[in-house]
Parts: sequence; structure tokens; C-alpha cells
Amino acid sequence: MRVLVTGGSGLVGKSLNSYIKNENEFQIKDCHFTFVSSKDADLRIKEEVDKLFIDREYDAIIHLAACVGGLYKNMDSNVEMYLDNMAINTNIIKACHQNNINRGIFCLSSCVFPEKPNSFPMTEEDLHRGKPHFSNYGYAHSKRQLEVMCDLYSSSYNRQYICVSPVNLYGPFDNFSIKNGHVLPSVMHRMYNNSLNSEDFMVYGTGRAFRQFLYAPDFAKAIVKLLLDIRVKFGIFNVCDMSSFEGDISIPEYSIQEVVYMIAKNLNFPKEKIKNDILKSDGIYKKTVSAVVFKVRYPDFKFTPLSEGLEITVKWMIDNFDSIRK
Ligand code: NAP
Ligand code: GFB
Repeated sequence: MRVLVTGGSGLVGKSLNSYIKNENEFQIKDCHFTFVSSKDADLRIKEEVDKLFIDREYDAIIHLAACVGGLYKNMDSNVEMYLDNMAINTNIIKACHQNNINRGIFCLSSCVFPEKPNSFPMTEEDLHRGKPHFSNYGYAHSKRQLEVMCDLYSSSYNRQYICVSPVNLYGPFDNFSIKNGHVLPSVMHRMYNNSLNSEDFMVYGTGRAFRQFLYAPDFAKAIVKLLLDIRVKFGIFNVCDMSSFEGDISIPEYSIQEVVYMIAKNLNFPKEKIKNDILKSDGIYKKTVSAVVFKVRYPDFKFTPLSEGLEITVKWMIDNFDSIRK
């Protein structure tokens, strides 16, 4: 199977590259993966997307490329996030069909689900049942339209365009930008800087919001599992750790304050020097999703505990501090 991977230079793309390089499973060895980034083609421009397919044939795509960022980047750039991601996704899915790519994995996000669902945890059926949170309204609608396009092409042209929807991702190769990054890499970077100059650390917001977190290497494995599982032909798959979900609804999620303290432990940052800047937005209070569909299909799938993933990621950031995205 010849697989085109867009977004190959990002957190998930690099996690995927590392995984397939170290995996000896024969099915994966039978695949040939081509990783591309904006250096190969700016996917907002149709002509550049078309160039990716000149003299190249692919059987499948893993579409990761997107204009991505944390809460504050989304709040600052809702229009650009919508326009850029709509252009990327429309160009890609049209090119997939025109170049007869029959199977694909396309990436959504738990933050594109409704702000006020009827109940928690949200399931895949809830995706379009209500407005997304204002903070990432543009990004959320661009992702929802990606799901609509996958549905239309699958039903109209018998394609197998499958959506995966992870919760907040983190791990080595993340974007540690203080301004535009997600909470975990941004807090790691800021707290590391403060630990070097003994300054207090400010948590942005009250710390009371709740989030689910998924270690990006685990997400990469989940993507490959779904890609190679020929029983899976369409639909949306939430992906998150459901390890404590034995019939009750206690899905692992954490307050921002809790995860800040977990990062502080890894950086030996004194808890008493951690304060809150409550003038900064908390974003959505919670966006808990269930991945019971994925769990039932792959009951033995192992997720990395947050404490272990954070320890690996903090060490990776420090070891690679001069070269990380920040
Ligand atoms: P990332 O680290 O920001 O990487 C984004 C990737 O997309 C990079 O390879 C980037 O290439 C590429 N890209 C961006 N704009 C492009 C353009 N105009 N043309 C071509 N390539 C472009 O993002 P990520 O965290 O790996 O996200 C991967 C997928 O997971 C995305 O679809 C995202 O929506 C989804 N997701 C992420 C999270 C999270 O917390 N990170 C959570 C849920 C879902 P360059 O490096 O060349 O710019
Ligand atoms: O990952 P994050 O930026 O985005 O998390 P969302 C924001 C939460 O972390 C808010 C708190 O409750 C913030 O108050 N926070 C505390 C911080 N300190 C920091 C910090 O230094 N940086 C950041 N960024 N947050 C995003 C969506 O929502 O979820 C995106 O906007 C994306 O579209 C992503 O899909 C997965 O989880 O709020």
C-alpha cells in the first residue's frame, strides 16, 4: 500500500514516522509511506497540491496537515484558521478523488464538538449537534466540513474516507510556542524558562478547565491500526484513553491546574511559586468525549499514562531545546 502522509513535519506526522520506522509488523512493512510538509506543497494552493501527484501514485492518504494551534492562537485568528483549513481540506479531498485514492484517514479534533452537548461524555454522533465554542469557531467549522466531505465522497463515490478525532495531543516533536502552542508544550516551555531564572510561574486562566490528553505516539499507532483494518470503511472514530472506563463514566480527564503540577514535578519547580493569571481565558470548561467504539474494536490497545508521557516529553524538550519549534 502506497500511503501519502500530509502534515509529515508536525507533532503527529513525526510521531507516525518514528512509529513505522521502528515497527516490524509485516502489514506495515508492506506499506510505503511518503511524508510531505508545506515545503513540498502549500496545500492551500490547488496547483501545488496537484504537483504532489505528478508521476506519483498512492493507494491511501493519512491527512494530518492543518493550521493548528492552542486556545489563544485560535482566539486571535478564527478567520484565518477557517479559511486556511477549508482550503487545505477541500484541495486535498478533491485531489484524493481525482487521483483515485480509495482509502484515507482524515483528522478531526474533540474541540470541534458542540460546546453544550445534551450530555457528557460526547460520542461521535454528537459532532454536528450544536455550535462549537466561540474560541475556535473557525477551526471547528473547517474540521466539521472535512467530516461532511468525507461522508459525501464515501457515500457518492464509494470511497473509504474515515475520520479520526483525538483529544488534546502532546509529545516529543510538539510545537512549544508560548504564544501559539497548546497548553502542555506551552506550560513546559514557560516553566522551564522560569526555573532557569527563578521567576514565579503564571498559569493562564483559573486552571479549573478540564481536558483529556493523548500521547501523540499512541495516536499514530491508532491511525495505522484503522488504516490497515479493512473491516473499517467509513465513519468517525474518537480516540482517547478509556482505561478506567469499565462500565462507569470515569474517563481519564484532568484539570489544567493538576497537569501544571504534574509538569512542575518533572521540572522540580516549587508548587508555591505557581500562580494564576485569571484575566486570561480558560476556553471551554470541558469537552469530554468517549472512545468506546474504538475501545470495543481494539480492546487490547494500550495507552501511555499521562504521567509517563509527560516525563518523556519534558525530558525530550530539554534534551532538544535548541532545535524545538518554539
Ligand atoms: P502541527 O504539529 O502544527 O503540524 C501541522 C502540520 O501541517 C505540519 O507538518 C505543517 O507543515 C502542515 N501544514 C500546515 N499548514 C500547511 C499548508 N498550508 N500546506 C502544507 N502543510 C501544512 O500539528 P499536529 O499537532 O501534528 O496536528 C496534526 C493533526 O492533528 C491536525 O489535523 C490537527 O488538526 C489534529 N489535532 C491536533 C491536536 C493537538 O493537540 N495537537 C488535537 C486534535 C487534533 P510545516 O511544518 O511545513 O508548516
Ligand atoms: O491546549 P489549549 O491551548 O487549547 O488549552 P484548548 C487551553 C487551556 O489551558 C485553557 C489553559 O484552559 C487555558 O486557560 N492554559 C494554562 C494554557 N496555561 C496555558 C498556556 O501557557 N498556554 C495555553 N495554550 N493554555 C484547543 C482548540 O482548545 O484544543 C484547538 O482551541 C485545538 O482548536 C486544541 O483543537 C486541541 O484545549 O482550550
